[in-house]
Amino acid sequence: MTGMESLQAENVAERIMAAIKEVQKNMTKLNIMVMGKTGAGKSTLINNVFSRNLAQTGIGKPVTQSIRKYEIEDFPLAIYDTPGLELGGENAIDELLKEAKDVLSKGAIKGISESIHCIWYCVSTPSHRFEEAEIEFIKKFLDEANEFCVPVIIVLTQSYSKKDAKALLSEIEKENLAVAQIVPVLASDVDIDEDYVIKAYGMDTLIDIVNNVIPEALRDTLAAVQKANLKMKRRKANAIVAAAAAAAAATGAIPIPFTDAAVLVPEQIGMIASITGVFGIPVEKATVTALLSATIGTVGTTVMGKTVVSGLLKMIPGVGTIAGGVISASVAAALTAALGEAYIAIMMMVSKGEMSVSDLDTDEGKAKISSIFKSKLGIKRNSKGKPLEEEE
Ligand SMILES: Nc1nc2c(ncn2[C@@H]2O[C@H](COP(=O)(O)OP(=O)(O)OP(=O)(O)O)[C@@H](O)[C@H]2O)c(=O)[nH]1
Ligand SMILES: [Mg+2]
Repeated sequence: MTGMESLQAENVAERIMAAIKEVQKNMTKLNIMVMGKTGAGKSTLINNVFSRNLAQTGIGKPVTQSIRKYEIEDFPLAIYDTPGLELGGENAIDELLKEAKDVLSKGAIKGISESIHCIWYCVSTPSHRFEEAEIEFIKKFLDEANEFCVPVIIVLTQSYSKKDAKALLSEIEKENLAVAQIVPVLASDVDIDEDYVIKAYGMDTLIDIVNNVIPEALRDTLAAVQKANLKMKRRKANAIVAAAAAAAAATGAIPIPFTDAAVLVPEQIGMIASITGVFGIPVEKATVTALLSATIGTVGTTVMGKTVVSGLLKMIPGVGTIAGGVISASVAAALTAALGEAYIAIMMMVSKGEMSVSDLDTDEGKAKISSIFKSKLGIKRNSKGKPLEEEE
């Protein structure tokens, strides 16, 4: 980039960073209560479902005798956990029910950002039996949860034996409990020996179920804070790109010469910020600058915006020259869609651990981004930027 172009990219990167902060600030906090006996696998589940290690932040803040709240600054998630819970004796059970009711009712009074949105009740599959005392407890507990309209999901944890999980599931189903769903999960791999590993499963399904039972206003937060269901992230991100591309087409034509600053209209800035929010990956300004320079910044090599633009446009199917000094609506849509899709592809790679955020800022990282962007530009699209042949 030349001096002037890089200055503009800096400016745009700053606007994107501000938009990212705004997206994060506007996310309503998701509150999940995780219950179940000691050793059931609550902490293991929490740590493998969410993208930040909440347990590492220490022992959590006690909200009652047995309920603790775990949260991380600037991360829109709070987990209410019952570590070390034993369901021994009537007094202990009554006390716990009272405490749970306390937390549920206090939250309900304070409104959506403080109320409990979903409860995961964990039962360990290898324990095989659904004990009488636990059934009694769950029934009383469900009465309370239902009183406050909080959905409960029974999670069959440590379900490395799918056969055992199925048996336990049908045993629990016989109780006709007022729960949203019962779902078997293995939260982390089980190494049997050197060549036999039972792979973790079920957490993506759990997240889909949670998505269905929580209020609409919390769904973006759920997609952002979890790491177990990447398809959900990609679906949300694709919808953001489709909307931004359609908006770019509607806003119409972008004037040339378009340099970095001009091509990044507000729709595109908002799009990058929203996608970042969905993936919940902490990005730095350097990451954003790398994204800009590797896409719209480096395709053309000269100072003139015109050269940049015609270099870009040559890659879009069906586009020849620029008529009248403006880019048509469909070209604006195609550019927006290609930028968004390239960013999603990169965020997916980072989420899968194939790449780290700091890699993006390297020459190799930029080359990768650039090649993805160019391949996305080559896709045939309709006038709203939607690929004619939907990719998987
Ligand atoms: N491999 C594997 N081990 C698990 C899984 N879930 C739990 N464990 C193991 O079971 C033990 C208990 O799990 P925790 O997650 O600590 O259980 P907890 O419900 O948080 O227990 P408390 O905090 O005492 O209430 C640990 O040694 C875990 O490593 C799982 O999905 N896979
Ligand atoms: Mg624990």
